[in-house]
Amino acid sequence: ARPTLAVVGATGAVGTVMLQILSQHADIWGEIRLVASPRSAGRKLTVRGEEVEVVALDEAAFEGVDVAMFDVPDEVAAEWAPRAAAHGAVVVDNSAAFRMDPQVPLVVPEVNPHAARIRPRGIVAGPNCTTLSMIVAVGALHAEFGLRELVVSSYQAVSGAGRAGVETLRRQLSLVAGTELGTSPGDVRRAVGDRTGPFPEPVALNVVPWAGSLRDEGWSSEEMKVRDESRKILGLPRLKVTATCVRVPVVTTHSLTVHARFEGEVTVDRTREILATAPGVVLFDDPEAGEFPTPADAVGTDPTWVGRVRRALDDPTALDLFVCGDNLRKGAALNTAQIAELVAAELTGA
Ligand code: 2RA
Repeated sequence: ARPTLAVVGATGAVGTVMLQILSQHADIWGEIRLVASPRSAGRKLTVRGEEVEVVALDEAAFEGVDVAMFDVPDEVAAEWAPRAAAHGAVVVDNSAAFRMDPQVPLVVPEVNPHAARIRPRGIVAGPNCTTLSMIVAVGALHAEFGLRELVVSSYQAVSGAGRAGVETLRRQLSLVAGTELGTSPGDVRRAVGDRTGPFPEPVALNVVPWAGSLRDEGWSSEEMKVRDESRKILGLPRLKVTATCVRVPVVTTHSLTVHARFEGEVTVDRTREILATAPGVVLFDDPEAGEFPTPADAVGTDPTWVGRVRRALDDPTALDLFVCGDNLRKGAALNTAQIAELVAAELTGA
């Protein structure tokens, strides 16, 4: 029989993209059960061209479920993922609740698919969208060159902060559009008002060097996630990683600059070959023609787009790249769907 899938968090920003992806991918599932908070129960959403009524998150929602995808806040996943696993479902969780649990594999199917098979808690985690936006390309280069160090800066879209992030950017843009603002200190802040949440500063006509919450010694949670998750996915527990995470006025698609240092000398020609053939990566890099990826073009697509491929001028073992990835697709829903499809193939012996 075809496996039963539960989509937990079906009404959220990532859940919406998940339903599109499930409707576009090969139809391997039997029942698809849509699960959300009790206040969304009873709503009807479309998946695979059919209307499905959303059921409330409770124990009964997991009866007979083979695979449960979770796209919910960390605290909801922390409580409900183990309960779903206790009902016999394999949980694919996109929250941060279990990513660093040594008993939970952290999986990117293009990089470490084998890890999904060993899941003592019945839970498989997917990484944060910022890590995901670069790790497929970095993983392909690591497989050939051997990674020693990563220095990255992110340019993160507001939808990484959920629907509230998108609403804040749109509201602020409507207040600054057609004005002369952005020419004197504080003029944008006065125009958009104090309600800048979920961001600490105005994001329209601005960049905000902050994402996540404060951790030790001035680092943000987002920056720590990039470091910890990259190490775990690549199986390099002592990899040197430095990240600076920045929010930019883009709706969807995270970008990063990546400075990657390897075990020996690298060449741009071989790097381009690797990136041009790596699954899940598109090389789009023709500086003479002015061609490189931007979030406005990468949004809504599946791959990790890579451009601006250069060898570091002062270090023949290092590369500099610019990458873009849709934070709601590969950065969240698509990676979760890909893991769930791996698990389904394993369960059905396909
Ligand atoms: C963000 N990476 O962009 C976060 C969401 N998980 O805010």
